[in-house]
Amino acid sequence: MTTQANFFVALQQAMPPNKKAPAIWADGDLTYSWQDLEEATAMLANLLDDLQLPKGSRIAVQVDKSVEAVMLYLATLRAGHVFLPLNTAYQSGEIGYFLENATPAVVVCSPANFGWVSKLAFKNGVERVFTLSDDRQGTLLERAAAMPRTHQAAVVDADTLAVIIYTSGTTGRSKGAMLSHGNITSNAETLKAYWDWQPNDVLIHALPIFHVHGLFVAIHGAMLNGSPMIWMNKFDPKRAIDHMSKGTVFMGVPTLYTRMLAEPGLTEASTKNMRLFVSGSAPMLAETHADWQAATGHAILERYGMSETVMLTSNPCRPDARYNNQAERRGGTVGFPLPGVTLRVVDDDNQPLPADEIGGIQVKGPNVFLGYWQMPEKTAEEFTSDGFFKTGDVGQQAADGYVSIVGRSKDLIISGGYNVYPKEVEERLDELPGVAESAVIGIPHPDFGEAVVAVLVPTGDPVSENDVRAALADRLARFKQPKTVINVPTLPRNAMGKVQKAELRKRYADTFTS
Ligand code: MLC
Ligand code: AMP
Repeated sequence: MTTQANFFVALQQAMPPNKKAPAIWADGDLTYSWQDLEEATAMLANLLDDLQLPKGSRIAVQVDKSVEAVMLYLATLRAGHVFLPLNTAYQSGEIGYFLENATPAVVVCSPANFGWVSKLAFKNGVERVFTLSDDRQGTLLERAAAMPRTHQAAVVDADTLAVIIYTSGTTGRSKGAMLSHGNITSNAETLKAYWDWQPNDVLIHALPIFHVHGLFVAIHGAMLNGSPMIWMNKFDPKRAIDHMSKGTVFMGVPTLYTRMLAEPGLTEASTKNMRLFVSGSAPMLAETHADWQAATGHAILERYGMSETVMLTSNPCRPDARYNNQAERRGGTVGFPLPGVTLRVVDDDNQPLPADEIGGIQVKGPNVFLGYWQMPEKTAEEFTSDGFFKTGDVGQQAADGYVSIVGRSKDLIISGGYNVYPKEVEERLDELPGVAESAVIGIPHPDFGEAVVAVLVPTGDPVSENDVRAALADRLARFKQPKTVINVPTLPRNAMGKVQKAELRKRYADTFTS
């Protein structure tokens, strides 16, 4: 017999006894109670049941951030289907691939995009396309309104697929990382204990909800603790600081912190109600960590994770008994492997290295994903023979346990917390008339941490940012497009003919900072 391992049930059991209490304070002065969450997720889950979809159907969702979008996520888990969130910046060229690859049974998009999304969906055999806006409009809620307000959660086991998150591939197209109910439950429970969630905690939710940071780490953290959220459909530094008089926990990528640091309203007084600031998804400069502490008196807790593994390491929230009771949140590091996570730093032969030596980071644990959707060979390549997942990050672990990320073996740019794979952008650029070849690199950027720069060899007249923008409009999300295009007569190559990206990064290092 299957033991019920549906993560939705864990969240349901964590709801406070007073169901009338606020669960989410949303934009526009709307308050949702726990009862509202319970009933709305039941109605949406009943709608999914009513569609009589095969077990484990993918529900692909590309909608603007809203509380109802969270309800749809929770309802998908509740009904035992698989949630597939898609970045709202993705264009038709990208969405077409995801729909073809994931073969969802249902697609939910914003009413404004219904025309092109439904066309792509129907072309890919999707039978049902609903709409959902960020102000509670659309056919999804219209259909759900007639559904019963109670629902018995589907019984699933820990290995049942819960969510697919697409991560771009270094070679070829994006890969769908498959996360199970067991993966997300174990990580959420670990973080609840490790970050010392308190009965009076209130989370300020400012991140997008199509990636693991905003969707899992933030929402699961609050809900598994029965804590309410102050909800921001879009991050705004000034409003986020205003919310700190009522909130206690904030989670962000480094760009959110640097933008708030530029606000005169960020002070010890305006943050005195806050208990915890968490940063991750991209490296935080030690300088930003220090500036934040100087401005607010709070040491940001930096942690490290991935779509494939959810959270892997974290600086301590309070003294960590496993590491000599250290409590320091050390800037420039990502802290200790989380309880239950085994982390090793290895050489090129997968042999563990001594403390302080730099090598590839590999991990194992109940949080590590099931594999890439319908890519068994890719999955096999990313695991060692003894079952460790190769993160593609390069780092070191100090003798006292602190892990630092010093680089990446994967060719990846992280811009404002979004991943951009140079290869994908180069392929699109090379298709353009007027471009002979291109090299895409990440250059330090004061706002986004790293920004995408294209160095290209034109066949004739120079190619401008505007040319690229116009040509790639429906093929590539804006955040992946180059912020600057540099025309050169030739690309530097080594003796093997490989483009020397390190040389290019050095040459153009000051593009945004000088
Ligand atoms: C927006 N733009 C970006 C960008 N975000 N360009 C580069 N990098 C980004 N991250 C561009 C838009 O294309 C647009 O360009 C212009 O900026 C304004 O768009 P916007 O939507 O108004 O931007 P803004 O709201 O200011 O967004 C910035 C941001 C956002 C930092 C708030 O990028 C963001 O929310 N980032 C967080 C990403 C995240 O949650 N990552 C977690 C991944 S999970 P133009 O030219 O059209 O004007 C993960 C695992 C882990 O990594 O460990 O957590
Ligand atoms: P994603 O594929 O979007 O899940 O991005 C995961 C990648 O983000 C990791 O492999 C790291 O390269 C990077 N990352 C996440 N957190 C951190 C951090 N705190 N410091 C440095 N890099 C990070």
